[in-house]
Amino acid sequence: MTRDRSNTAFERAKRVIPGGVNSPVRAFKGVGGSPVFVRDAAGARFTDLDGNTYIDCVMSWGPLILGHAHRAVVEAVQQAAARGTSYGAPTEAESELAELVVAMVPSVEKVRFCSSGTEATMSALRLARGFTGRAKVVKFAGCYHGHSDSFLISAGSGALTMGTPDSPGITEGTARDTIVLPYNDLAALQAAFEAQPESIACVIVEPYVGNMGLVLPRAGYLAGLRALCTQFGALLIFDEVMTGFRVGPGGVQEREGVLPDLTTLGKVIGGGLPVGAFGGRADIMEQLSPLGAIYQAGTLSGNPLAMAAGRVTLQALREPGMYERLEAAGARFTAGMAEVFERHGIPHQSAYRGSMVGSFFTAESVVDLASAKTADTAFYAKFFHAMLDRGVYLAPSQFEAGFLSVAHDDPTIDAIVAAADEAVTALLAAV
Ligand code: KE4
Repeated sequence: MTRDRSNTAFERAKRVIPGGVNSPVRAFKGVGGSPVFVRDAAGARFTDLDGNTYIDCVMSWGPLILGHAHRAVVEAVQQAAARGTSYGAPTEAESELAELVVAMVPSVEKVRFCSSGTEATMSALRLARGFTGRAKVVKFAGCYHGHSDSFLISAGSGALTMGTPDSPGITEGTARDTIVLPYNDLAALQAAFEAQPESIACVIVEPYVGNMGLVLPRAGYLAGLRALCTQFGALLIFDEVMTGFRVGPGGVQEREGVLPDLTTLGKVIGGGLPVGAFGGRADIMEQLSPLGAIYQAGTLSGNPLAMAAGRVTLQALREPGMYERLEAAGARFTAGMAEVFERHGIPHQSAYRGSMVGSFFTAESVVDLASAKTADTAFYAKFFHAMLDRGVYLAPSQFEAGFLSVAHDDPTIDAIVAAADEAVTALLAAV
């Protein structure tokens, strides 16, 4: 499998775009080699500039739960574009999508749209600070909430992959207001609250973490976060940018029965177009300008094309059987991969929730950043390339989750598992 055209395209990109990419994790730094440049995509697959086709297990990092170039999504975007691409004035398309979000996400009474997950979490943080009058935010090591200053401290995802979880350019003042604690450790949060009971505006968490790789909450952890935030008057923010509409129609909060005060959303909600959103209790959301004094804005917020893509995506997901199908895909994928790793004696921790999947190459149970870091990232890199050469595109980092779609039918998943068996066999033979 040659990727000469991708390599040439990468050299061209690097001349005018820093690192040749518009988001660092795309650059293959976590696995080595040069990134694949996409020519086009459909369903569960994309084709690169050299004509190689891959089964995609990243799906644009989560948005494409219906698969690439889903007909209804494409038609909705085309029809919206033909009527105009942006107005900077309100449209009913925004209310239609907002009504769907309010109907599907249990804790959301009102929602505001923006254009990325970063904007959503940045805005939710400002809203929490304005509502409580407090300054500090608690986040958890290895969780990633986008790249706004307050969150680039011990961050996951690309920041972790690149080895810059604490980015330069963040002022001491900002860093001072961010308290970083270990995930899955309620005692640490209790101690932080007791040390400064009046200072913490909010606790923001990925309720299922995707940005260390897939790391799940211990039993009672989310309920414990809820209880501590209520006890100390801080807002609980579920960052469901990745898990929203992914692990179930109502996200983790519905699946686990724990309601945050605010929820941030993105990815699936835009069906592949730029959308972020934040929502929650009406008494909090109504503090936002123009009703309240807390300012938040965006030229393309509620963009009609993005609203159309999101509406069609959520409507499709509400069809009977869709989440059962997605859960079955996650289960089949995870069982198949685990069987391969175990048959070949490869230590692994594999998990799924809905169509969000993840494996760590470590014998240790992964419950937080420290244990996630015990994973064999060198083996992951070799496995990534062995799978790429066999036509399967995994996340180009051990510290990311994988995403399947309704287009990943049983034969497609079985083909991924077969490629994994071949890949591991070849890797072990080469040792
Ligand atoms: P964006 O600004 O990238 O739309 O969303 C930021 C964000 C916020 N919260 C969570 C839980 C997220 O997963 C993300 C973004 N996720 C990464 C994937 N790990 C985006 C991929 C990238 O950075 O290129």
